[in-house]
Amino acid sequence: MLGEQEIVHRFLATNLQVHPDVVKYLKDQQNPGLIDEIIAGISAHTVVVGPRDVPGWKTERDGTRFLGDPYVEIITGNATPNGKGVDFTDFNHYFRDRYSRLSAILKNRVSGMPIEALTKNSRYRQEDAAIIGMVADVRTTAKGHRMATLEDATGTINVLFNRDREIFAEAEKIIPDEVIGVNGKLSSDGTLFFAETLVRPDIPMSNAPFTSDRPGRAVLISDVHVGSDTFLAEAWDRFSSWLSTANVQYLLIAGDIVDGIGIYPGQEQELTIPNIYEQYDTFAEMLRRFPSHLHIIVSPGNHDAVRGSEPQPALPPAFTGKFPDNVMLVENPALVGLQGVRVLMYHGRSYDDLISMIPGASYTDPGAMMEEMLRRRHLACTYGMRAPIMAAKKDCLLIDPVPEILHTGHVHICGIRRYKNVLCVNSGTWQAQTKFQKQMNIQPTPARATVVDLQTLGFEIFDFNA
Ligand code: D5M
Ligand code: FE
Ligand code: ZN
Repeated sequence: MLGEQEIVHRFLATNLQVHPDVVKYLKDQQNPGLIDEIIAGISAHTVVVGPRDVPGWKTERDGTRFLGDPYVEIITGNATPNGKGVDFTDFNHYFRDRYSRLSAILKNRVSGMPIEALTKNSRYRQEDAAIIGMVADVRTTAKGHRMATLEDATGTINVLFNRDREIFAEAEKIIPDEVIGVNGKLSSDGTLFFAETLVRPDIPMSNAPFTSDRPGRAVLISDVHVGSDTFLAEAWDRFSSWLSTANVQYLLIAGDIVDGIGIYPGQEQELTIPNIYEQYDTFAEMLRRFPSHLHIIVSPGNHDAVRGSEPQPALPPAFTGKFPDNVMLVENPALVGLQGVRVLMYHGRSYDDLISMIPGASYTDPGAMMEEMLRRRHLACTYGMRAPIMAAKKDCLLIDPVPEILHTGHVHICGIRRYKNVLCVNSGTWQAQTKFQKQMNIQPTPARATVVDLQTLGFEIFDFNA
């Protein structure tokens, strides 16, 4: 029988302290090998072994018990630090990682064969076949069909989506760098693939979201834009007073914390706080007025003072020195567990790209764009447009695992949708319409807070504008 004392001593013997939750967990598990595994995997900087150092800890959420009260888990931690350059080979790794993970998801529903095997062997001509590829290029032909060049590790092939077929509407939404599966037939000369179906990685039909077994409520907001002359201070004060007595344990803020400096030409004329440090200090003051028991989770956006390319690192200490202790700084995107309920926070820079590429898309319906992200299992799949992406060994913008909640911002328009049991929330903004948005004809829906119940995944929108 592995007792508490023995567990503590085994860690102390290697100069490690251990969190009481981990001791409890290891005692329940009764698996001495797990202790060795934890010690072997621990980083050199670790002083206290916490839940995150325990392999398989997150499987706890599928069990009955959850340790700690309340319990916040930061599941992501992948963004390379600010300033790290991109190695040419990172592009290869990056897209290979994306292809292998998304094609693995697709393999359940498409029995794709390698493109080279399909095209080199004449026996597949005019036969039913399937492929899984990344979209290298997509265009409309002179006759109005849709043609996509699909690529896998072995080769490329042009795939034709006939405009008279039912799948054409979906084919019109194909965008560069997404990974899709197609069933169809190869032409008699082996150079063209006629698509009959189009399959996206998507969320499984059987997706059953996890819900907390005890009470918990989270407030979702984004795009505070502190320092801007259109920041709605009075509405924020009403929100702040409401929060002081509200029954909520978590506050999630999905980027554009401050308005920043030098983000667009002439911004200095629209700033009430022209100093970036003072913008964050003012935000720190605002957070200090909130109840100290609240767990506040902050991820950055394109107006914040970190590298713009995604994944963006968490806000660095130079700007957050005055933040209260109940704030956790996470990356963009970040996967956060609240009592086991997984929230994928993503600021949403890719909205600008999706809206420009997907027919019928508009800023007024962010729910539709979050659905498009989930169907592609990717937050920002097209490389080289407005959303800057940092290539790395791993594609951190993939949506895997499937979260219970997708929380975005950026468009400044509140919108909620449930897609295959994933609750999609765009939390709006705390900034009134700017000159730029007026030119773009974007009507923001400011000063709203979305509250999600972690036991039911039901939600309620509170409006602080009036
Ligand atoms: O984005 C605020 C709003 O402005 C949001 O609705 C997106 C829109 N926006 C931002 N940048 C662009 C570009 N380049 N083109 C079109 N629309 C854009 P924020 O990140 O707060 O400035
Ligand atoms: Fe914003
Ligand atoms: Zn933004």
